Amino acid sequence: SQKEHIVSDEITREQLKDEIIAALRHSRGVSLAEANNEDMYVAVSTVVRNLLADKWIETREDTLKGNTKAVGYLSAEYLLGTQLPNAILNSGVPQKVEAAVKELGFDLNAVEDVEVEPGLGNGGLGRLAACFIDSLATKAVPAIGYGIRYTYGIFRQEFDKDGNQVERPDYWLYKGSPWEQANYRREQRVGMGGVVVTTKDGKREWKPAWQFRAIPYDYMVPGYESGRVGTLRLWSAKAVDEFDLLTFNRSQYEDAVKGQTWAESITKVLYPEDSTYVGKQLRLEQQYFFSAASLADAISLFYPGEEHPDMTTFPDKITFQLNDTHPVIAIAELMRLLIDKYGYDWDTAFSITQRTFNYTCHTLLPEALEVWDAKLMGELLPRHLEIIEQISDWAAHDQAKHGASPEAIERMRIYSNGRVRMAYLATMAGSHVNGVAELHSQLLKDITLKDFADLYPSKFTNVTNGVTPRRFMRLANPRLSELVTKTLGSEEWLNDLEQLKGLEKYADDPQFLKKFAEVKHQNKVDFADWLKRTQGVEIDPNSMFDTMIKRLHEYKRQSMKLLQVIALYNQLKSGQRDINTFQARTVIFGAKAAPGYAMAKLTIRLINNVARVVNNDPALQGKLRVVFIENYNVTSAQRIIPATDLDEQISLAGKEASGTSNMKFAINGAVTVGTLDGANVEIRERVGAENFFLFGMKVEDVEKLDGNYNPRSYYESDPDLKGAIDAIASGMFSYGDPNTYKEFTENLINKDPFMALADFREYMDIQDKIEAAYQDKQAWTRMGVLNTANSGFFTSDRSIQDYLDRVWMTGSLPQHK
Ligand code: 26Y
Repeated sequence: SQKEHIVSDEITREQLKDEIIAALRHSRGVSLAEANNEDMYVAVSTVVRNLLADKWIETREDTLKGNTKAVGYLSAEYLLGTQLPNAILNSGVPQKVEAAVKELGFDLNAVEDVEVEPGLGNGGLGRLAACFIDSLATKAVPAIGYGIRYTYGIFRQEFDKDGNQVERPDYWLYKGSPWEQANYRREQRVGMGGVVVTTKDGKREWKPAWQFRAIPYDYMVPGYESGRVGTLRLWSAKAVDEFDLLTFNRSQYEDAVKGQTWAESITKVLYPEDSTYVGKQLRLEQQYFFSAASLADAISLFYPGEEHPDMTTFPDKITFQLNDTHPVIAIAELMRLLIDKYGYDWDTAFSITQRTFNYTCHTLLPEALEVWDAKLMGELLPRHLEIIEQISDWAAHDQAKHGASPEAIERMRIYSNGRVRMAYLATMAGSHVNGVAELHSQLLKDITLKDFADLYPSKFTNVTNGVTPRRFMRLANPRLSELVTKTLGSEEWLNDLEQLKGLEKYADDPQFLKKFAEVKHQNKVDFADWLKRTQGVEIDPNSMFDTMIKRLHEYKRQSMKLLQVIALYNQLKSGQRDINTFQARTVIFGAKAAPGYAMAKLTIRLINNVARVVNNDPALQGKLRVVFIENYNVTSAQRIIPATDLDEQISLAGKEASGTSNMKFAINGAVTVGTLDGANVEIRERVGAENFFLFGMKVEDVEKLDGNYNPRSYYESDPDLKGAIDAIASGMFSYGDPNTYKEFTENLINKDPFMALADFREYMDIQDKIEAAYQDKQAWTRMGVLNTANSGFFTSDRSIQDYLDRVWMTGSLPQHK
């Protein structure tokens, strides 16, 4: 037949149709006539994967040739979003695929809707990792993303009849995934538990009590227009023996499968906590499991078949980026391999290790820094604890050599008082430490890691986060993408986002503004339709869409937004604000709360009940609506962001390390109301202060207030604030029960750890300015245009370039088209 080997770019529409029909028959066992959307989803995915296969293999070969140092991105989370639309976009022949599917009688959107997104992450950190591997492939950087293939991803959120969050297991693999490939050729063994013994020749040797199989599942990471396809390698745990034969022969089947069940529990579920560290043994097992498997994989990739590899060249072959502290145990694992397995002396081993690792910190909250109980670690990883103890001593020595005081050395201890501080370990045993936005990196140096920064200033750097414009502009917002492409005359902006700057000169062109506004309006109509279809909620596309989407956390201050909504409601009800001149608003929330975070869950309940009361009050004539998107995830983010007018980034200054949705909103032409926190600072600098609604305390103001903060005084002196809190306390949102939200209101009045009450008045006032600004539609659209035009900096392609220049000191492969 003619289709022995089809090169993707040359494939015709007719050939694609044949391939899809063949995939339906071969991998689904159905004819075209029998096929439903689900069959079609698998068939199209299979064909698109096939189109990418040659580039994938070639990229891997070029990566292993070793002429360009590779990047190993170690991350416990990848919040990927759906794969098919992105794979089609990067297949080289997106129009042909679209046409082929259509001509076979299917609606591609409906086919794409079948896909369940792999929710293998919690929030920003996991989504950042997904954006980074996209940019690595697009920039043709030889790279492997390493992580965990959780059987259950982040829970599916439902709301019960009282508005409470209910967590349902996310069995995303229920119907399998056409995107993954188990790669048994590269399986590894990982040990845990046991003891350390001294051998005859005086060496330390770890005798693990158990072994696990680590099975890699490989995902293609297609680059945009780079001709390159990178690899995401996610590890899954399996028992070494499928079952214990001896036990089985005694017909004790349950005992026989116990070991298997236990082994597989390691990668069974993603921990849904973010920002609050919980020292669970299983979490350490997960961390070690994927770190050890990834290191072993990299060594066997770069030194195939070598029993005594020259590991002094390892840091020239691959550099490992530690995505927060979760994979930091890899440092001790590499030391163990170098010393115990390959026989290097401590100094050589440490020098190799230090040159191999770099660490990114994503937080400023002390409660998010991982500190392991040494006893727990010693039971699970006895040899690693020994090594960490040695590194800790070495570090103290080195710090003294650099002139640190005994007190400072004490504060910097990696291992003391039975605790192991992973951020300190990463800082001392790697080359670079970076924060994720200018302000955050500065605060790391001034506060969180101050002692270290004072001693080793050149270690510290900043890499401001970024987001992939392919997913968050081209796929999420095809209308705006088309307008941009038409206006700029080419699609080059998609991998050179600074070209958006070319839109600036149209900011005063009424024709362009009209088109830009029309795009936004159509996106709002689409979103309203989607909301109606999926949640049965009706909203008015002519109202202002005011959006706050992010994990539910007190520091992010969803509660402050809610107080503002309630205050508005009170004013409209009392007539203090005229309903006839009021700018209609739809306030959109999307947020998951960690299942064990009581205050966050109570806030979710309250949002739902404020929505219930406000939306059902006829006095408001539908002019104020509150909607809470159930199960907010990457897929829904892609629908909400392009439809948003006003983006809420209102964390307490000094708490949000960066934020990344703020970047997605700016690129998509929403205007931000925000504090001077995280990347908001840089967004405002670039889009211009006049196109950004700034309010609230600065970091210095927060520091000044800290220690003698009295939230009650704000409550007592501001009638709007008091009215809002009293409304909650009165039972207005709990069918008259004054107790339901007692902890919420009491916490705000008496503690308010993130100072929402202190910023409330300024927040109310800026919202009035926003309302006034929105009245002038053309001026508002102009602000949106200037946000889009000036946010090119926030592409993750630029972040990756910064990592290449400042941290990894490596480059790209030739781009193969
Ligand atoms: C240790 C465990 C409890 C833990 C698990 C997940 C701790 C933290 C996390 C996740 C943190 C996270 O998502 N941080 C966010 O990283 C983004 C990407 O850098 C930042 O934009 C965002 O400000 C930060 O909160």
